[in-house]
Amino acid sequence: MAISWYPGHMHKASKELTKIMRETQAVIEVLDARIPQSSCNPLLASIRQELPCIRILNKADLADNEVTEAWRVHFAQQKDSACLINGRDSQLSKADLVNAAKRLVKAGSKSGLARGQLVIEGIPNVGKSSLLNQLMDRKVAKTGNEPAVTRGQQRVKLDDDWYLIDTPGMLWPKLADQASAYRLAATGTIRNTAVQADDIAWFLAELLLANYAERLVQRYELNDSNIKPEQLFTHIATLRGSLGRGGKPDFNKTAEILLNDFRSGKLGRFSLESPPP
Ligand SMILES: Nc1nc2c(ncn2[C@@H]2O[C@H](COP(=O)(O)OP(=O)(O)OP(=O)(O)O)[C@@H](O)[C@H]2O)c(=O)[nH]1
Ligand SMILES: [Mg+2]
Repeated sequence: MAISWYPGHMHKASKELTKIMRETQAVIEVLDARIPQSSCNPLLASIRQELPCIRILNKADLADNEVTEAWRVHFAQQKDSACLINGRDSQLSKADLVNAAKRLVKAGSKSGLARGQLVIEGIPNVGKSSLLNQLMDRKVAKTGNEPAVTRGQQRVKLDDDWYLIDTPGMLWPKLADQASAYRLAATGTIRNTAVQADDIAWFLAELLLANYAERLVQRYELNDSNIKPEQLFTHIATLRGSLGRGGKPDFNKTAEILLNDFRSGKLGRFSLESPPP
């Protein structure tokens, strides 16, 4: 199955983002710590152009700590940028973000002034609006466990010097790298209606069996880690009662179980991509 998802509101969001760049001092790109490469939107680099960038490796509570730290070091070495880690177990504060912005903006400013507007951007469902709420310590933006919850920009006053804008999640028109597209779908970036759950879960099963088989053995009480996706599906279906007609696994229901266990962190912490050596 070829994955492609670029609804009309994302085209509009991209135009609206371009419009506010002239009044923006730094961009905050929220990445998924489990897939920092696949969750990096190539369109955003061309929209942001020379502006400093603070990358946030988000949902770090769902990723492997060591790999996330390696990604942080990798991104921190890039020009005009900073990289911070955020997750349910390592929450950034307003001061952490403001300090990073001040350092970056001051370094690039002729006047030495560091104040203005920061814009949060990133792929759908990566946690942009949740981050805004966390920094403000109150619910100012709507959040939800599905992509395309935020449909318009929202500007809030962060402190006396800084404003912060939340934006709708954006993908790009053609997901040329289909392995990345599958990783985006497995982590919940693409609307369920635009993909087939059993196809995505099959991809995830192959990936987890190859790299994290012991986790699957523990979670699903497998006797053997050396199995194929089909055997894993049959086992999960028997264990969790998602059998269909003739006692065969209901592939859709079983796929949902595997995807939910993975996305919610019930299977443990996973990093699906490592930085280049
Ligand atoms: N485990 C975990 N879940 C998170 C974290 N941050 C956000 N979430 C969850 O991710 C889901 C999406 O969060 P949102 O803040 O709505 O994501 P968004 O990037 O604003 O999404 P769009 O507006 O659709 O682009 C919600 O269910 C959040 O609870 C995190 O650090 N860890
Ligand atoms: Mg949002």
